Amino acid sequence: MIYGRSVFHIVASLIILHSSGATKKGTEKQTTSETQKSVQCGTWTKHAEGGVFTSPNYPSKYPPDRECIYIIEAAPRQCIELHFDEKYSIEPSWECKFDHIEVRDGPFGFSPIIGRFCGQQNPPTIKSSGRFLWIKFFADGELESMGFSARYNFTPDPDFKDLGVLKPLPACEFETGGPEGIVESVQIVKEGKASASEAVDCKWYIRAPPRSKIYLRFLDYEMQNSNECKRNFVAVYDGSSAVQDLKAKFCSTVANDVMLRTGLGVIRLWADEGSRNSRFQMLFTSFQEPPCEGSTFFCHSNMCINSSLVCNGLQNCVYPWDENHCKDQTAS
Ligand SMILES: [Ca+2]
Ligand SMILES: [Ca+2]
Repeated sequence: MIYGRSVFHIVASLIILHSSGATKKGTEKQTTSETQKSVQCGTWTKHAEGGVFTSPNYPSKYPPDRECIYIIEAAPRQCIELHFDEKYSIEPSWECKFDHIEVRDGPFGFSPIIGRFCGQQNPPTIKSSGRFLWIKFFADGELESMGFSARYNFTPDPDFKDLGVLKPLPACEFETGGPEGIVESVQIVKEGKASASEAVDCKWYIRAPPRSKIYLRFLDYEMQNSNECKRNFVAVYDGSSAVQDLKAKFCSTVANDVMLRTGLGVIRLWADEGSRNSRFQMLFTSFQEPPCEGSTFFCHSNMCINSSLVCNGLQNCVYPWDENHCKDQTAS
């Protein structure tokens, strides 16, 4: 019999995971004590040579009421292999509804599921299709076991195997900030970060002034290999460049404007050697939330922008409030 199985929100040791929407998986008793609590488990791993992670206290019994998230990140054009040690035991249950390991093919809790595992038999070797694996270990409120130990290593992504030995990517980072500005892919060659034929993985760090957030508007966007996200994409991160802060990723024919929740935006362009005609140009505008202070301009869309951006020829608001009625002013 199973009683009082509860689910907790967990903060991993190295990354903050927003594991909202945790729900009771069992069907017997809905005695959910939705206690919020932090437990040190889970990790963010990208050691180049691979590594090992285990359930808490392994090979002793894991504690009850744990949810650990492990995210493994491979370098560009690498995949991940995950091997579980034979010394393995997780409380068995039908469909592994109670204690379990869940593995997903991607960086998120909503990435495609590879499998859910429990019982006495260690899972088979798991291979990712891309650069990330998302692994959750869940233990409910009673009946604990030894847990697991998993070893991961990186292998070349077969999608790129015809390219031979790949050169390391050039370092390519940019820093910018202020009330507004433009970040664009032409900076890569112009500022000598990479030649026009090298694969690039470039990041633009945009820092807004204190208490400000960032609005990003595409002025230009085109991927040379549309819908081939492994070859080229533009990604937007909100707060840091870590994968859990990924806000949007574009690799198709369209890219949408993005409103960030923080004052640190990271734009990332990935383009392989055959995708260096992929390009983007993006306008960033720093804004504060209303009520608008001092001489800031109210955009009518929950944005207060620097008054110097009014009638400057660039649309900084979501709708062009800042550029309306400008002819009157230049005429007078
Ligand atoms: Ca259990
Ligand atoms: Ca403007």
